[in-house]
Amino acid sequence: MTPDEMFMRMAIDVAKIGQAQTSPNPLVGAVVVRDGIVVGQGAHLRAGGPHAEVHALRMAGEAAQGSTIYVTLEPCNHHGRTPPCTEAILRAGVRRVVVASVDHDPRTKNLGIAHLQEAGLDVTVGVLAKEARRLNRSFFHRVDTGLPWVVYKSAMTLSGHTAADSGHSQYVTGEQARRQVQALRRCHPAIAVGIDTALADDPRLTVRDEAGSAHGILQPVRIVFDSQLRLPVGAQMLREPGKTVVFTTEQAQDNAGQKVAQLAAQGDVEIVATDQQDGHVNLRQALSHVAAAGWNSVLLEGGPTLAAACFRERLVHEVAIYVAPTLLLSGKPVLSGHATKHMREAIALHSVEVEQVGDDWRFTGLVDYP
Ligand code: AOF
Ligand code: ZN
Repeated sequence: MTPDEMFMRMAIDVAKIGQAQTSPNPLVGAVVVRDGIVVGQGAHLRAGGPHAEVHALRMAGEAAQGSTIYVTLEPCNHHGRTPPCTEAILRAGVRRVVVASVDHDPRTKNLGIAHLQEAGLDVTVGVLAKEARRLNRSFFHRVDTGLPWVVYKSAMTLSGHTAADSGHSQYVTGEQARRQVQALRRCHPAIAVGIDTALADDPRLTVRDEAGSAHGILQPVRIVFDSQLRLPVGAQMLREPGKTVVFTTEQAQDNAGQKVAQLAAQGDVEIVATDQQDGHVNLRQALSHVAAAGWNSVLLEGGPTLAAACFRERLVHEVAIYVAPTLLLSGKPVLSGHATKHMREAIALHSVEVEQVGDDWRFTGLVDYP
């Protein structure tokens, strides 16, 4: 590991402090080094707050003169909610800037680097670039496509079932896997389910502490895809801290004025109508709304028809599937609703990783559509 890589590794670790709370902004970490000593460090913690470089330079103070700053993302060159970091870097007297990945925000893309170079600073780009791109996969995806990065998560038996025929599903996987799912929820600004899951399980869709309380913890936005607006006014999730967004169709919204008003009266609930697509919510439209609202990623937790529809529309990018070493002789399948004919239709995963979690196994991978 070179010294540049060592300090960039620190900057990436610092960036992770902002996990799940910077959306729509990226995760960014900065480390200021003078004569081989770290004199400042900072992370971007929330949109609207100071950028990572600003925190790190403030900490470094006078020591920033003649220093090298390591930043996981190209310093911004635009006036957003905060002034440009390129100016802060120049003002502080930094001599060298090491950047891991270029910003994809068109207001800055390559312009931050160019500005620093033109000002005479020594700029190195691409140190630990792969890791930095991975760190902000969801932010880059949202900026590039106008859609959120979608991670499909499920838990099933080795026979491919998520519940018994009766719908009984507690629990498919062991305690350790369930705890990991809580941690996974914490990594995403939004969690989504279909209405059938909302009706069958009445889930809370929250991040909870060991005692089961969701209070005092930043909650992901809860998203329910509910074409016919069937979500009961008494649904548990509506009592939990945090916001719920219900996507429905324009037709259902027009036919159910009273239900709309009742749901909206439950607190932090937003009802958003999309065009109808085969009688259902237009998923792409709904997800572009999610991106526009500033949520970089969505954890899609099922059920089987919603998930299959999202895959069919090529809206899912990553999977995290927990498999228990059990067999159900019959039960609810993990994916359903879209007939297939040929193995050619199989959706392959790449960059697959398999890890044992308690007695269960976790498969993660990126989606490769045929
Ligand atoms: C940096 N350092 O720590 C972050 C950057 O609205 P603003 O002012 O927060 O600007 C948001 C944009 O700034 C965001 O889209 C991305 O391009 C960049 N984020 N840049 O130099 C940081 N968070
Ligand atoms: Zn900035």
